[in-house]
Amino acid sequence: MKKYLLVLLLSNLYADTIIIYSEESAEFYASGDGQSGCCSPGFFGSFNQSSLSTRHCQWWSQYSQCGVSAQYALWRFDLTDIPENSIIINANVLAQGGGNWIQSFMSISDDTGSISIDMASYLISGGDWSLYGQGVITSPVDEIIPHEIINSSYEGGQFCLMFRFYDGYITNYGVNAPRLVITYDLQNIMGDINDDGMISILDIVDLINSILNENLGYIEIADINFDNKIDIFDLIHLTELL
Ligand SMILES: [Ca+2]
Ligand SMILES: [Ca+2]
Repeated sequence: MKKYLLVLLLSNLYADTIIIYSEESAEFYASGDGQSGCCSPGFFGSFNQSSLSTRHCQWWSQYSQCGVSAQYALWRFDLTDIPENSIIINANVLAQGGGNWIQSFMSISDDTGSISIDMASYLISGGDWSLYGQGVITSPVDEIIPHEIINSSYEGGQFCLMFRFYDGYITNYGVNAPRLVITYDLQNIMGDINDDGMISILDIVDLINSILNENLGYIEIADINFDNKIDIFDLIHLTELL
């Protein structure tokens, strides 16, 4: 029990938060004749602009005319700055903007690669997870990303996001631009004495120091052969892990 509490305490101590801004963003809009030219997006524009606008389509079938053509906005975020062997504790999407946000839509996916028609079409159809409805999304946005999606995005290295409002925009520059706030913990790896998520020469140096300097005490993660002592045999094992 005591040991369990200590591990819990340590894992809280080492939890870290990273804020990730988008790697690429764009508007995805409909253009052309007829209902599909009004309501089915097929073109990209406004890449990485300081504000991205979105609106829902209004097709007047009785006149065969387009009142307002559809426009979505999407982003992709590079997750490769999150250290290897992390356990993601929580992740949120933050964003803000203005205009008319009634009947808002938001979707996310773990797609990889640059912004593409496939990526955007998948997000329009709901992606891996979506929100839609009257008043469900308001500015400032602060939505929790479901665990399985942030985990698969972390594995694949990228997270994608889409918004569509009735007629509104998202601020896309500076600290208020769309961003992911991710809290993670580095997994305890046997021999990772400096707790940086990997085994390296730095851990060897730390282990030699603690062997030479006995008053540093017992370090569980350095006791690689599990004999409750930190000594030359752990050093031999650690060298093998390099
Ligand atoms: Ca290390
Ligand atoms: Ca040992």
